[in-house]
Amino acid sequence: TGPVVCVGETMAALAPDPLGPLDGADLLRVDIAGAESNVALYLADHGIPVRWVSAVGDDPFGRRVRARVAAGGVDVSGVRTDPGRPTGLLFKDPGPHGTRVHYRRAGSAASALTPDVLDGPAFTDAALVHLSGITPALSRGCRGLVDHALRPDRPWPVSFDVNHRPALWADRSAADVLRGLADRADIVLVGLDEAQALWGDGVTDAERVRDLLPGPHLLVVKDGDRAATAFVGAEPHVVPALKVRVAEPVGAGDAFAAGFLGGLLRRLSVDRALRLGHLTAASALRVAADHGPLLDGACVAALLDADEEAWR
Ligand code: KDG
Repeated sequence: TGPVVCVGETMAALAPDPLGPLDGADLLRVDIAGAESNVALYLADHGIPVRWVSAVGDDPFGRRVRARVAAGGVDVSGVRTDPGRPTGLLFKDPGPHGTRVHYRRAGSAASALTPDVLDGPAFTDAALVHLSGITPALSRGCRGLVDHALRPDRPWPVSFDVNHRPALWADRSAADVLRGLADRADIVLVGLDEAQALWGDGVTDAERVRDLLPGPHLLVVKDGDRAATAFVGAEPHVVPALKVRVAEPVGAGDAFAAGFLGGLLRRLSVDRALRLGHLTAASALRVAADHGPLLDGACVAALLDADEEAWR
């Protein structure tokens, strides 16, 4: 089978080292940040063939982003270099109440992507196209790209992580756009908290999210460090999350998505795919960067096979 094709912007990320508020930082560590390339990197870690499609500027950050994703075992042959626009930047601002991010990405190379990328050779053998709700917030062209990837006669299945980023657009405009796009995907991942922020206080549990998104064959509602619920049709599968010491949470959602999708592609049951999602998320939670080494393979295998009690 062909690769998973992940499409979306990746930025150079600058984070205080040691972690702490940005306004007091003397040193910034350079890394990369992009939800879809995070998914790609974790899929590669799981041994799934994967390609990342995007655009970067013809600048040092763009070269770094491309090289870093390639070094993770991801096919970057579909990444364009835009000579006229810069690579986007993200600054992490960790504080006592979580990590805030500051973007410098307006007018970036990736924000100039348009639906025509989908006609390129990178998509001809796609086993799955992975998209997120970040992309439609970047520009009209990017929104058109996601819309076109989700057209009814598409030749590929689509997974869509809602990934609402309030810093990019107002909740009100995001709500309708993201619901409309998500409902047309085959597999959707969404956090209960983000569903609530987008679609109202009435969205108190996973069932309410399913009511709002009846379209996807598979819908996963993640309830933070408590549990994730996957609906296959109307049938819910609930798997509790692992208890882990959190170094920095950014990237955990992407890791979860990669573990879950990788599990499905390896033909695990939905319950085990959810477990692999949690285990991969735990790998991201333990490190300050978005992408960290997977938990020890033997430990993952044991936890995948563990009985229900070990997962409570
Ligand atoms: O999911 C993690 C991402 O949010 C981070 O890597 C940056 O893609 C990013 C974004 O647009 O916020």
